[in-house]
Amino acid sequence: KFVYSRYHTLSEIYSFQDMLVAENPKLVSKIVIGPSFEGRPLNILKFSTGGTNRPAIWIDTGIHSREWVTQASGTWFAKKIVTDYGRDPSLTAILNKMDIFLEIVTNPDGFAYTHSNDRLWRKTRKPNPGTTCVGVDPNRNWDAGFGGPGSSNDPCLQTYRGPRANSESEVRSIVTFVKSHNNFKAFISIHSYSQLLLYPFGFTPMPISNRAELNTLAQRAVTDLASLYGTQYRFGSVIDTIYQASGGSIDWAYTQGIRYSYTFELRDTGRFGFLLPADQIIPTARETWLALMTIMDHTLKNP
Ligand code: 0X9
Ligand code: ZN
Repeated sequence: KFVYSRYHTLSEIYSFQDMLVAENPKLVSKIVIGPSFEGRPLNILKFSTGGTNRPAIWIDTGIHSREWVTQASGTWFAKKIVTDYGRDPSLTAILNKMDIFLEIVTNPDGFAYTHSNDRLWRKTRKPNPGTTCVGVDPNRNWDAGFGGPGSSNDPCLQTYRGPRANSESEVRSIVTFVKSHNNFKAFISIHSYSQLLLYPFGFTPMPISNRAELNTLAQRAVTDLASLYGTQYRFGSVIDTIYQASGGSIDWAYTQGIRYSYTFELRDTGRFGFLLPADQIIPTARETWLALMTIMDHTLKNP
């Protein structure tokens, strides 16, 4: 059986996904949206109680491979959804009207590399011509202010944007899937660390049209998150709260008309950073789930 209080390898998470589908075939299915650069499957879990092309919520974890508490929290969220459906009235109401799509290992090549070679690998694993430096930052590769400030054209840097928008299969596969689905209402991308809840934009100081709504919702979400263990989050737009960053996923999602777009930065604030001790996985996932439920519930009620 799967131990949520430990970090797992890629093959263990792949097995977990297949097990969850096998045990809950009426609620969960697996969709392979593409291959990674190195040929690994890009798996998403679809949680659905029926219908066709229902309004949907996107959640991704692990697009930056070293942010291990995010993939670990993603597995916990998956289990939480199958446990709570039919028991928790709020989640049940959400799943009776909407589908949830969860990509737990959004950068599998990078994740495998954090286990085999370099625990702090962030980027994809695609070689870059003319240099020995490998990989593209998959959160600078989206077609939203691509190439702008807060992204680098130097393949040796951690924020290398890649040769063009969507050059990375890991990004392009999501773009193709989300566009063809065409009914996503929320897009939530989960990173670590810093304890932040952020909304667009990162590439421009221009305020989004529903800024007041997303700000108030973020305030509520971080209050709910803190209610469990007192973990304090700051919130605001990416550019106002952390730094200017161009080519990020939530900026792209927002420009596609997905009006509830957020990035989380999970625990901690730097004591352990990316090397968050495994005994914090379940508390981190549990508190984050409260904030996710707040956002998903608002999305359900404000179609
Ligand atoms: O810089 C990033 O990509 C994220 N921080 S991290 O330390 N996890 O790398 C922040 C992402 C902010 N969102 C957008 N730029 N859209
Ligand atoms: Zn990140």
